[in-house]
Amino acid sequence: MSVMKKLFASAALAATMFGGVASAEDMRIALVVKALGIGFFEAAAKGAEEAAAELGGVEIIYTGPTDTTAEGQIEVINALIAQRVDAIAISANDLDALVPALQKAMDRGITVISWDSGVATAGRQMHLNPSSNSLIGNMIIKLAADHLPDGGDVAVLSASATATNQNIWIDEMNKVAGNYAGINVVATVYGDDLADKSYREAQGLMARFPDLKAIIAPTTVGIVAAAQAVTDAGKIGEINVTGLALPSEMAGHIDSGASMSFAIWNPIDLGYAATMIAYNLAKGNDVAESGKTISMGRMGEVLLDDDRSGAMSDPFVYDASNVHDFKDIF
Ligand code: RAM
Repeated sequence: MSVMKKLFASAALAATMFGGVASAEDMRIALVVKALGIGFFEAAAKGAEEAAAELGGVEIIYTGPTDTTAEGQIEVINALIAQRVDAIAISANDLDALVPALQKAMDRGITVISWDSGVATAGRQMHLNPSSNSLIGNMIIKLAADHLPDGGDVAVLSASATATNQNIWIDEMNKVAGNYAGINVVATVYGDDLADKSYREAQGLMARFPDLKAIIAPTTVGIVAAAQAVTDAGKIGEINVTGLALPSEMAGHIDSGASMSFAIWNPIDLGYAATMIAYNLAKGNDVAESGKTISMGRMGEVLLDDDRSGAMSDPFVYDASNVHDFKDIF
């Protein structure tokens, strides 16, 4: 080997050994959640880390505000722009309020996608829904109706009033509510994905509607709080709590009978898929255009519709027959 070649070889070796951290190969992907401290998002972060390990050279920055507000997320986005991250994958607290901050990020060359809870089309390259919105909307009311053969009053305990995902699911639910004879949706209240506020809102529903037969909470935080409120009120067997939940957080309430069943998609897969999409867009491996597909690694491909959104997979129903098989997973 010539001296030049030897020098070149050792320089290349040194670059691989020591250059890793700052090299152009590296990518920082920020997973921005509605708020910190929510089990659903912590499970999604596990999936993001799994994707990063599979890809190599990817750092995940898991971040979000302390409460589910757009203001808090705008601060987080501005900090990420200052840090010059390569990609932002956000579950949004508001459809429109984040658009200017996210446009600024895109203007600086940052890849921006939303997942779980969407941003308006002007503020992101694409949006990943966990599943079909109409399917989820129908599923949450069907879960309640399945246990109410004689019908009855049901109420919705949602997350924040501006949460894009819950608002769409509730709209979709209301569109098909007429198909469930005798089921009356009497109110929708908001617990902001805070345990204590959700608990008080559930208590308020029980006080306002003495004949209430079910609480539908399409939020993993709200459903646990509602199940606890029903338990504490001595109303197990009278009011069924259902909606969207993590098996790990609801197994005890299935055992007690406070909840007969609930649904969810795999949140680990969702964080994994969002990370894969952000990576493939940032790398230029795929483009976010209507009619095109983007690779989600082991989760397959997502097809983008006219709004450049697509769905990951179908939700799954959990009850006493299977909740214990999943409670240690998510
Ligand atoms: C909470 C959040 C999240 C939603 C789940 C079902 O964790 O509101 O956005 O997808 O519930």
